[in-house]
Amino acid sequence: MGKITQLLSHPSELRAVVQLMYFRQPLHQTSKQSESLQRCYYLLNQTSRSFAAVIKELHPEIKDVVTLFYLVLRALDTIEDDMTIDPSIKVPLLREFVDKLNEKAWTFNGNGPDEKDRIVLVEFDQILTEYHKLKPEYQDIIKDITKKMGNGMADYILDDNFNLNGVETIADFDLYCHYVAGLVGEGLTKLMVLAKFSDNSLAEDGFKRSNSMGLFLQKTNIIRDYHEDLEDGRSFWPKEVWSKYTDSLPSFHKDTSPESEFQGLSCLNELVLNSLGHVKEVLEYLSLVKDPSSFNFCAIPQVMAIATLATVYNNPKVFHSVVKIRKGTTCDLILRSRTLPGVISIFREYIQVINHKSNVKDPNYLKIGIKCGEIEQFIELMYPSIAYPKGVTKAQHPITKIVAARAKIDNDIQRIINDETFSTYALFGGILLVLVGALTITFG
Ligand code: IN0
Repeated sequence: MGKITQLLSHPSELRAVVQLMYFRQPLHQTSKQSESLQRCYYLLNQTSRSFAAVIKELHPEIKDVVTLFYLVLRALDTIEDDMTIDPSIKVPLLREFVDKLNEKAWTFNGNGPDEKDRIVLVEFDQILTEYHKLKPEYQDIIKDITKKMGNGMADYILDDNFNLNGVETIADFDLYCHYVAGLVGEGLTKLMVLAKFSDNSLAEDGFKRSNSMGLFLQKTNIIRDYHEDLEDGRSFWPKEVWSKYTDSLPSFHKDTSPESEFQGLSCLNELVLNSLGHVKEVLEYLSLVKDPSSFNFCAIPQVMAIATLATVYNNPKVFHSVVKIRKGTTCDLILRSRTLPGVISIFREYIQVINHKSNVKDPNYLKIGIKCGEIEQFIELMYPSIAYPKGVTKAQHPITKIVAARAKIDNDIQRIINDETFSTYALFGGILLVLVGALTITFG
Protein backbone atom coordinates (compact mmCIF):
# COMPACT_ATOMS: atom_id res chain seq x y z
CA MET A 1 0.00 0.00 0.00
CA GLY A 2 1.30 3.50 -0.87
CA LYS A 3 2.10 5.94 1.94
CA ILE A 4 -0.80 8.29 1.05
CA THR A 5 -3.31 5.41 0.88
CA GLN A 6 -2.00 4.15 4.22
CA LEU A 7 -2.57 7.57 5.78
CA LEU A 8 -6.05 7.98 4.29
CA SER A 9 -7.07 4.61 5.66
CA HIS A 10 -5.96 5.68 9.17
CA PRO A 11 -7.61 9.12 9.74
CA SER A 12 -6.31 9.50 13.32
CA GLU A 13 -2.78 9.10 11.99
CA LEU A 14 -3.45 11.69 9.26
CA ARG A 15 -4.54 14.12 11.99
CA ALA A 16 -1.34 13.31 13.93
CA VAL A 17 0.87 14.02 10.87
CA VAL A 18 -0.84 17.40 10.30
CA GLN A 19 -0.73 18.34 14.00
CA LEU A 20 2.93 17.39 14.33
CA MET A 21 3.95 19.20 11.13
CA TYR A 22 1.97 22.42 11.49
CA PHE A 23 0.66 22.98 15.01
CA ARG A 24 3.08 21.56 17.56
CA GLN A 25 4.29 24.34 19.86
CA PRO A 26 8.05 24.12 20.52
CA LEU A 27 8.94 24.18 24.22
CA HIS A 28 12.07 26.32 23.68
CA GLN A 29 13.46 28.81 21.14
CA THR A 30 16.81 28.40 19.34
CA SER A 31 19.61 30.87 20.13
CA LYS A 32 22.50 32.13 17.98
CA GLN A 33 25.12 29.50 17.08
CA SER A 34 28.85 29.70 16.22
CA GLU A 35 29.98 28.24 12.88
CA SER A 36 31.35 25.05 14.45
CA LEU A 37 28.15 24.53 16.45
CA GLN A 38 26.11 24.95 13.27
CA ARG A 39 28.32 22.29 11.71
CA CYS A 40 27.66 19.98 14.68
CA TYR A 41 23.91 20.36 14.16
CA TYR A 42 24.45 19.66 10.47
CA LEU A 43 26.26 16.42 11.43
CA LEU A 44 23.46 15.54 13.84
CA ASN A 45 20.87 15.98 11.05
CA GLN A 46 22.97 13.84 8.73
CA THR A 47 23.12 10.92 11.15
CA SER A 48 19.51 10.87 12.33
CA ARG A 49 16.92 13.32 11.04
CA SER A 50 14.07 12.19 13.27
CA PHE A 51 16.06 11.85 16.48
CA ALA A 52 17.83 15.15 15.69
CA ALA A 53 14.42 16.86 15.78
CA VAL A 54 13.83 15.47 19.28
CA ILE A 55 17.27 16.55 20.53
CA LYS A 56 16.79 20.06 19.09
CA GLU A 57 13.70 20.53 21.27
CA LEU A 58 15.64 19.96 24.49
CA HIS A 59 15.99 22.70 27.13
CA PRO A 60 18.84 25.14 26.18
CA GLU A 61 20.80 24.07 29.29
CA ILE A 62 21.43 20.59 27.91
CA LYS A 63 20.62 20.76 24.17
CA ASP A 64 24.21 21.36 23.00
CA VAL A 65 25.61 18.95 25.63
CA VAL A 66 23.36 16.12 24.46
CA THR A 67 24.10 16.91 20.80
CA LEU A 68 27.84 16.64 21.42
CA PHE A 69 27.41 13.52 23.57
CA TYR A 70 25.37 11.95 20.76
CA LEU A 71 28.00 12.86 18.12
CA VAL A 72 30.91 11.52 20.21
CA LEU A 73 29.01 8.24 20.70
CA ARG A 74 28.11 8.14 17.02
CA ALA A 75 31.83 8.49 16.20
CA LEU A 76 32.68 5.54 18.49
CA ASP A 77 29.89 3.49 16.96
CA THR A 78 31.10 4.29 13.45
CA ILE A 79 34.52 2.86 14.29
CA GLU A 80 33.04 -0.25 15.94
CA ASP A 81 30.58 -0.82 13.11
CA ASP A 82 33.07 -0.62 10.22
CA MET A 83 33.99 -4.15 9.10
CA THR A 84 36.64 -2.72 6.71
CA ILE A 85 38.86 -1.55 9.62
CA ASP A 86 41.26 -4.28 10.69
CA PRO A 87 40.90 -5.33 14.37
CA SER A 88 44.60 -4.49 14.92
CA ILE A 89 43.70 -0.84 14.21
CA LYS A 90 40.15 -0.88 15.50
CA VAL A 91 40.78 -2.22 19.01
CA PRO A 92 43.47 0.33 20.06
CA LEU A 93 41.47 3.11 18.40
CA LEU A 94 38.40 2.24 20.48
CA ARG A 95 40.42 1.99 23.70
CA GLU A 96 42.26 5.26 23.10
CA PHE A 97 39.31 7.14 21.70
CA VAL A 98 38.73 8.93 25.02
CA ASP A 99 42.18 10.60 24.71
CA LYS A 100 41.08 12.26 21.45
CA LEU A 101 38.70 14.32 23.57
CA ASN A 102 41.78 16.09 25.05
CA GLU A 103 42.97 17.13 21.60
CA LYS A 104 41.98 20.31 19.79
CA ALA A 105 41.63 19.21 16.18
CA TRP A 106 41.75 15.39 15.82
CA THR A 107 40.05 13.86 12.78
CA PHE A 108 39.93 10.35 11.29
CA ASN A 109 39.69 9.45 7.62
CA GLY A 110 40.17 5.67 7.91
CA ASN A 111 36.56 4.51 7.57
CA GLY A 112 35.50 2.60 4.48
CA PRO A 113 33.98 4.83 1.74
CA ASP A 114 30.52 3.30 2.30
CA GLU A 115 30.43 3.73 6.07
CA LYS A 116 27.23 5.73 6.54
CA ASP A 117 28.34 8.20 9.24
CA ARG A 118 32.05 8.53 8.33
CA ILE A 119 31.58 12.33 8.09
CA VAL A 120 31.28 12.54 11.90
CA LEU A 121 34.90 11.34 12.19
CA VAL A 122 36.13 13.30 9.17
CA GLU A 123 34.84 16.49 10.83
CA PHE A 124 35.53 15.48 14.43
CA ASP A 125 37.53 18.72 14.93
CA GLN A 126 34.25 20.67 14.82
CA ILE A 127 32.87 18.49 17.59
CA LEU A 128 36.06 18.98 19.67
CA THR A 129 35.87 22.78 19.32
CA GLU A 130 32.37 22.80 20.80
CA TYR A 131 33.07 20.04 23.35
CA HIS A 132 35.81 22.17 24.94
CA LYS A 133 33.36 25.03 25.40
CA LEU A 134 31.05 22.93 27.62
CA LYS A 135 31.03 23.26 31.42
CA PRO A 136 33.82 21.01 32.82
CA GLU A 137 31.26 18.90 34.73
CA TYR A 138 29.46 18.05 31.48
CA GLN A 139 32.78 17.33 29.72
CA ASP A 140 33.74 14.92 32.52
CA ILE A 141 30.49 12.95 32.20
CA ILE A 142 30.94 12.58 28.42
CA LYS A 143 34.58 11.58 28.89
CA ASP A 144 33.81 8.96 31.55
CA ILE A 145 31.16 7.24 29.39
CA THR A 146 33.35 7.42 26.25
CA LYS A 147 36.15 5.66 28.14
CA LYS A 148 33.93 2.88 29.49
CA MET A 149 32.12 2.37 26.18
CA GLY A 150 35.28 2.34 24.03
CA ASN A 151 36.86 -0.32 26.27
CA GLY A 152 33.68 -2.38 26.41
CA MET A 153 33.32 -2.37 22.63
CA ALA A 154 36.98 -3.35 22.27
CA ASP A 155 36.51 -6.29 24.68
CA TYR A 156 33.90 -7.74 22.35
CA ILE A 157 35.95 -7.20 19.19
CA LEU A 158 38.92 -8.88 20.91
CA ASP A 159 36.98 -12.10 20.78
CA ASP A 160 37.77 -13.14 17.20
CA ASN A 161 34.69 -15.32 16.95
CA PHE A 162 32.26 -12.74 18.25
CA ASN A 163 31.17 -11.35 14.91
CA LEU A 164 30.90 -14.78 13.31
CA ASN A 165 29.06 -16.67 16.03
CA GLY A 166 27.32 -13.77 17.68
CA VAL A 167 26.90 -13.36 21.42
CA GLU A 168 27.18 -16.58 23.44
CA THR A 169 25.16 -16.30 26.64
CA ILE A 170 22.28 -14.11 27.82
CA ALA A 171 24.72 -12.57 30.34
CA ASP A 172 26.98 -11.64 27.36
CA PHE A 173 23.97 -10.20 25.57
CA ASP A 174 23.18 -8.00 28.59
CA LEU A 175 26.81 -6.93 28.98
CA TYR A 176 27.22 -6.06 25.29
CA CYS A 177 23.97 -4.05 25.38
CA HIS A 178 25.17 -2.37 28.59
CA TYR A 179 28.34 -1.16 26.85
CA VAL A 180 26.66 0.20 23.74
CA ALA A 181 23.36 1.43 25.21
CA GLY A 182 23.12 1.08 29.01
CA LEU A 183 26.10 3.40 29.43
CA VAL A 184 24.31 5.99 27.28
CA GLY A 185 21.53 5.89 29.85
CA GLU A 186 24.04 6.35 32.68
CA GLY A 187 25.59 9.38 30.94
CA LEU A 188 22.25 11.00 30.11
CA THR A 189 21.02 10.46 33.67
CA LYS A 190 24.13 12.12 35.11
CA LEU A 191 23.66 15.07 32.71
CA MET A 192 19.96 15.45 33.60
CA VAL A 193 20.57 15.13 37.35
CA LEU A 194 23.35 17.74 37.16
CA ALA A 195 20.98 20.09 35.31
CA LYS A 196 18.30 19.33 37.98
CA PHE A 197 15.98 18.01 35.27
CA SER A 198 15.45 14.60 36.80
CA ASP A 199 15.11 13.11 40.25
CA ASN A 200 18.40 12.41 42.09
CA SER A 201 17.20 8.88 42.87
CA LEU A 202 17.88 7.95 39.21
CA ALA A 203 21.59 8.28 39.97
CA GLU A 204 21.28 6.44 43.29
CA ASP A 205 20.18 2.96 42.16
CA GLY A 206 23.52 1.94 40.62
CA PHE A 207 22.07 3.16 37.30
CA LYS A 208 19.85 0.09 37.15
CA ARG A 209 16.84 1.85 35.68
CA SER A 210 18.89 3.94 33.23
CA ASN A 211 20.58 0.71 32.12
CA SER A 212 17.14 -0.78 31.43
CA MET A 213 16.27 2.28 29.32
CA GLY A 214 19.25 1.53 27.07
CA LEU A 215 18.82 -2.25 27.06
CA PHE A 216 15.17 -2.02 26.08
CA LEU A 217 16.08 0.11 23.02
CA GLN A 218 19.12 -1.89 22.00
CA LYS A 219 17.54 -5.35 22.42
CA THR A 220 14.55 -4.23 20.36
CA ASN A 221 16.90 -3.01 17.58
CA ILE A 222 18.83 -6.29 17.69
CA ILE A 223 15.65 -8.37 17.37
CA ARG A 224 14.33 -6.18 14.51
CA ASP A 225 17.68 -6.15 12.64
CA TYR A 226 18.12 -9.97 12.47
CA HIS A 227 18.16 -10.02 8.67
CA GLU A 228 20.14 -6.83 8.05
CA ASP A 229 22.86 -7.85 10.54
CA LEU A 230 23.21 -11.34 9.04
CA GLU A 231 23.57 -9.78 5.60
CA ASP A 232 26.40 -7.64 7.02
CA GLY A 233 28.08 -10.81 8.29
CA ARG A 234 27.30 -10.48 12.01
CA SER A 235 24.67 -11.32 14.57
CA PHE A 236 23.80 -10.24 18.08
CA TRP A 237 21.11 -12.83 18.92
CA PRO A 238 22.47 -14.79 21.91
CA LYS A 239 23.38 -18.40 21.15
CA GLU A 240 22.04 -19.52 24.55
CA VAL A 241 18.58 -18.68 23.18
CA TRP A 242 18.77 -19.56 19.47
CA SER A 243 20.55 -22.89 20.03
CA LYS A 244 17.30 -24.17 21.62
CA TYR A 245 15.59 -23.77 18.26
CA THR A 246 18.24 -24.37 15.56
CA ASP A 247 21.85 -25.43 14.95
CA SER A 248 22.51 -22.44 12.75
CA LEU A 249 21.03 -18.95 13.16
CA PRO A 250 20.80 -18.16 9.39
CA SER A 251 18.45 -21.17 8.96
CA PHE A 252 15.49 -18.99 10.03
CA HIS A 253 16.06 -17.02 6.85
CA LYS A 254 17.23 -19.79 4.55
CA ASP A 255 14.83 -22.61 5.45
CA THR A 256 11.28 -21.51 4.61
CA SER A 257 9.54 -24.72 5.73
CA PRO A 258 6.67 -24.30 8.27
CA GLU A 259 8.69 -26.23 10.92
CA SER A 260 11.66 -23.91 10.59
CA GLU A 261 9.41 -20.85 10.64
CA PHE A 262 7.76 -22.09 13.85
CA GLN A 263 11.19 -22.59 15.48
CA GLY A 264 12.28 -19.14 14.28
CA LEU A 265 9.17 -17.49 15.69
CA SER A 266 9.58 -19.30 19.03
CA CYS A 267 13.15 -17.99 19.22
CA LEU A 268 12.10 -14.45 18.22
CA ASN A 269 9.31 -14.49 20.81
CA GLU A 270 11.68 -15.64 23.56
CA LEU A 271 13.86 -12.62 22.81
CA VAL A 272 10.81 -10.33 22.93
CA LEU A 273 9.99 -11.86 26.33
CA ASN A 274 13.53 -11.10 27.47
CA SER A 275 13.17 -7.45 26.31
CA LEU A 276 9.84 -7.06 28.10
CA GLY A 277 11.75 -7.73 31.32
CA HIS A 278 12.96 -4.09 31.17
CA VAL A 279 9.58 -2.40 30.77
CA LYS A 280 8.75 -1.83 34.45
CA GLU A 281 12.08 -0.10 35.08
CA VAL A 282 11.63 1.99 31.91
CA LEU A 283 8.25 3.27 33.14
CA GLU A 284 9.66 3.98 36.60
CA TYR A 285 12.56 5.88 35.05
CA LEU A 286 10.27 7.99 32.87
CA SER A 287 8.09 8.89 35.84
CA LEU A 288 11.16 10.45 37.51
CA VAL A 289 12.15 12.79 34.64
CA LYS A 290 10.85 16.23 35.63
CA ASP A 291 11.74 18.64 32.82
CA PRO A 292 9.11 18.34 30.02
CA SER A 293 11.61 18.56 27.13
CA SER A 294 13.82 15.88 28.73
CA PHE A 295 10.76 13.73 29.34
CA ASN A 296 9.90 13.93 25.63
CA PHE A 297 13.44 13.14 24.64
CA CYS A 298 13.51 10.05 26.86
CA ALA A 299 9.96 8.86 26.17
CA ILE A 300 9.90 9.02 22.36
CA PRO A 301 12.53 6.29 21.73
CA GLN A 302 10.86 4.06 24.35
CA VAL A 303 7.36 4.27 22.86
CA MET A 304 8.86 3.60 19.41
CA ALA A 305 10.57 0.55 20.90
CA ILE A 306 7.41 -0.94 22.44
CA ALA A 307 5.53 -0.31 19.15
CA THR A 308 8.36 -2.02 17.24
CA LEU A 309 8.42 -4.93 19.68
CA ALA A 310 4.67 -5.47 19.22
CA THR A 311 5.14 -5.35 15.42
CA VAL A 312 8.00 -7.86 15.30
CA TYR A 313 6.41 -10.20 17.85
CA ASN A 314 5.42 -13.51 16.21
CA ASN A 315 6.11 -11.90 12.82
CA PRO A 316 7.93 -14.11 10.25
CA LYS A 317 8.75 -11.07 8.08
CA VAL A 318 11.60 -10.33 10.53
CA PHE A 319 13.55 -13.23 8.96
CA HIS A 320 13.48 -11.71 5.48
CA SER A 321 13.42 -7.89 5.84
CA VAL A 322 13.52 -5.03 8.35
CA VAL A 323 10.02 -4.60 9.79
CA LYS A 324 9.15 -0.95 10.46
CA ILE A 325 6.28 0.94 12.05
CA ARG A 326 4.15 3.22 9.81
CA LYS A 327 5.09 6.93 9.52
CA GLY A 328 1.60 7.94 10.66
CA THR A 329 1.87 5.70 13.72
CA THR A 330 5.22 7.33 14.53
CA CYS A 331 3.65 10.84 14.45
CA ASP A 332 0.72 9.67 16.58
CA LEU A 333 3.11 8.15 19.14
CA ILE A 334 5.28 11.28 19.27
CA LEU A 335 2.24 13.44 19.98
CA ARG A 336 0.92 11.11 22.67
CA SER A 337 4.23 10.69 24.46
CA ARG A 338 4.44 14.17 25.95
CA THR A 339 2.81 13.24 29.24
CA LEU A 340 3.28 10.27 31.54
CA PRO A 341 -0.38 9.16 31.22
CA GLY A 342 0.04 9.30 27.43
CA VAL A 343 3.14 7.09 27.57
CA ILE A 344 1.50 4.66 29.96
CA SER A 345 -1.53 4.29 27.70
CA ILE A 346 0.76 3.54 24.71
CA PHE A 347 2.55 0.84 26.68
CA ARG A 348 -0.75 -0.61 27.90
CA GLU A 349 -2.05 -0.77 24.31
CA TYR A 350 1.01 -2.51 22.86
CA ILE A 351 1.31 -4.96 25.74
CA GLN A 352 -2.26 -5.99 24.91
CA VAL A 353 -1.33 -6.30 21.21
CA ILE A 354 1.51 -8.67 22.15
CA ASN A 355 -0.75 -10.69 24.43
CA HIS A 356 -3.38 -11.08 21.71
CA LYS A 357 -0.79 -12.10 19.07
CA SER A 358 0.45 -15.00 21.24
CA ASN A 359 0.29 -18.51 19.86
CA VAL A 360 -0.82 -21.24 22.32
CA LYS A 361 1.69 -23.60 20.73
CA ASP A 362 4.63 -21.27 21.49
CA PRO A 363 6.85 -22.89 24.17
CA ASN A 364 6.92 -19.55 26.04
CA TYR A 365 3.18 -18.89 25.68
CA LEU A 366 2.58 -19.03 29.45
CA LYS A 367 5.64 -17.00 30.39
CA ILE A 368 4.70 -14.29 27.89
CA GLY A 369 1.15 -14.16 29.26
CA ILE A 370 2.50 -13.85 32.80
CA LYS A 371 4.98 -11.10 31.83
CA CYS A 372 2.27 -9.09 30.03
CA GLY A 373 0.00 -9.54 33.05
CA GLU A 374 2.74 -8.32 35.40
CA ILE A 375 3.33 -5.21 33.31
CA GLU A 376 -0.38 -4.47 33.06
CA GLN A 377 -0.69 -4.80 36.83
CA PHE A 378 2.22 -2.41 37.33
CA ILE A 379 0.62 0.07 34.91
CA GLU A 380 -2.67 -0.32 36.76
CA LEU A 381 -0.86 0.74 39.95
CA MET A 382 0.60 3.83 38.24
CA TYR A 383 -2.64 4.85 36.55
CA PRO A 384 -5.62 2.80 37.66
CA SER A 385 -8.21 2.53 34.89
CA ILE A 386 -11.00 1.42 37.26
CA ALA A 387 -9.77 0.70 40.80
CA TYR A 388 -6.68 -0.46 42.65
CA PRO A 389 -6.06 -4.23 42.75
CA LYS A 390 -7.26 -6.06 45.84
CA GLY A 391 -5.00 -5.89 48.87
CA VAL A 392 -3.06 -2.80 47.71
CA THR A 393 -4.14 0.65 48.83
CA LYS A 394 -3.15 3.62 46.72
CA ALA A 395 -1.38 5.41 49.60
CA GLN A 396 0.73 2.34 50.41
CA HIS A 397 2.47 2.16 47.07
CA PRO A 398 5.67 4.20 46.43
CA ILE A 399 4.70 4.81 42.81
CA THR A 400 1.71 6.89 44.01
CA LYS A 401 4.05 9.61 45.34
CA ILE A 402 6.00 9.71 42.08
CA VAL A 403 2.89 9.96 39.95
CA ALA A 404 1.43 12.70 42.18
CA ALA A 405 4.64 14.71 41.83
CA ARG A 406 4.31 14.61 38.05
CA ALA A 407 0.63 15.56 37.96
CA LYS A 408 1.15 19.35 37.64
CA ILE A 409 3.70 19.01 34.81
CA ASP A 410 1.38 16.66 32.94
CA ASN A 411 -1.60 19.02 33.39
CA ASP A 412 0.36 21.98 31.97
CA ILE A 413 1.52 19.99 28.94
CA GLN A 414 -1.98 18.62 28.40
CA ARG A 415 -3.30 22.20 28.09
CA ILE A 416 -0.82 22.89 25.24
CA ILE A 417 -1.81 19.63 23.55
CA ASN A 418 -5.51 20.55 23.74
CA ASP A 419 -4.80 23.90 21.99
CA GLU A 420 -2.90 22.13 19.20
CA THR A 421 -5.62 19.51 18.74
CA PHE A 422 -8.24 22.28 18.54
CA SER A 423 -6.23 24.08 15.80
CA THR A 424 -5.84 20.83 13.82
CA TYR A 425 -9.56 20.04 13.97
CA ALA A 426 -10.32 23.67 13.03
CA LEU A 427 -8.12 23.25 9.93
CA PHE A 428 -9.86 19.99 8.99
CA GLY A 429 -13.26 21.63 9.57
CA GLY A 430 -12.26 24.54 7.34
CA ILE A 431 -11.10 22.23 4.54
CA LEU A 432 -14.34 20.26 4.81
CA LEU A 433 -16.44 23.44 4.57
CA VAL A 434 -14.54 24.62 1.48
CA LEU A 435 -14.96 21.17 -0.12
CA VAL A 436 -18.69 21.04 0.60
CA GLY A 437 -19.04 24.61 -0.71
CA ALA A 438 -17.14 23.78 -3.91
CA LEU A 439 -19.23 20.62 -4.48
CA THR A 440 -22.48 22.54 -3.90
CA ILE A 441 -21.46 25.23 -6.42
CA THR A 442 -20.31 22.64 -9.00
CA PHE A 443 -23.24 20.24 -8.80
CA GLY A 444 -25.88 22.70 -7.72
C1 IN0 B 1 20.12 7.45 22.47
C2 IN0 B 1 18.76 6.95 22.83
C3 IN0 B 1 18.21 7.52 24.13
C4 IN0 B 1 17.42 8.63 24.13
C5 IN0 B 1 16.87 9.11 25.33
C6 IN0 B 1 17.13 8.50 26.54
C7 IN0 B 1 17.93 7.35 26.57
C8 IN0 B 1 18.21 6.70 27.77
C9 IN0 B 1 18.98 5.57 27.80
C10 IN0 B 1 19.55 5.08 26.63
C11 IN0 B 1 19.28 5.71 25.42
C12 IN0 B 1 18.50 6.84 25.36
O1 IN0 B 1 17.80 7.12 21.80
C13 IN0 B 1 18.20 6.92 20.45
C14 IN0 B 1 16.97 6.91 19.55
C15 IN0 B 1 17.34 6.92 18.07
O2 IN0 B 1 18.42 7.23 17.69
N1 IN0 B 1 16.41 6.51 17.22
C16 IN0 B 1 16.62 6.36 15.79
C17 IN0 B 1 15.79 5.24 15.29
C18 IN0 B 1 16.46 3.92 15.26
O3 IN0 B 1 15.76 2.95 15.00
O4 IN0 B 1 17.68 3.84 15.45
C19 IN0 B 1 16.19 7.58 15.01
O5 IN0 B 1 16.77 7.81 13.94
O6 IN0 B 1 15.25 8.27 15.45
C20 IN0 B 1 19.05 5.68 20.27
O7 IN0 B 1 18.60 4.72 19.64
N2 IN0 B 1 20.33 5.68 20.78
C21 IN0 B 1 20.88 6.77 21.50
C22 IN0 B 1 22.19 7.19 21.20
C23 IN0 B 1 22.71 8.29 21.82
C24 IN0 B 1 21.95 9.00 22.75
CL1 IN0 B 1 22.60 10.42 23.49
C25 IN0 B 1 20.66 8.60 23.07
C26 IN0 B 1 21.21 4.52 20.46
C27 IN0 B 1 21.29 3.38 21.51
C28 IN0 B 1 22.33 2.39 21.03
C29 IN0 B 1 19.97 2.65 21.67
C30 IN0 B 1 21.71 3.93 22.88
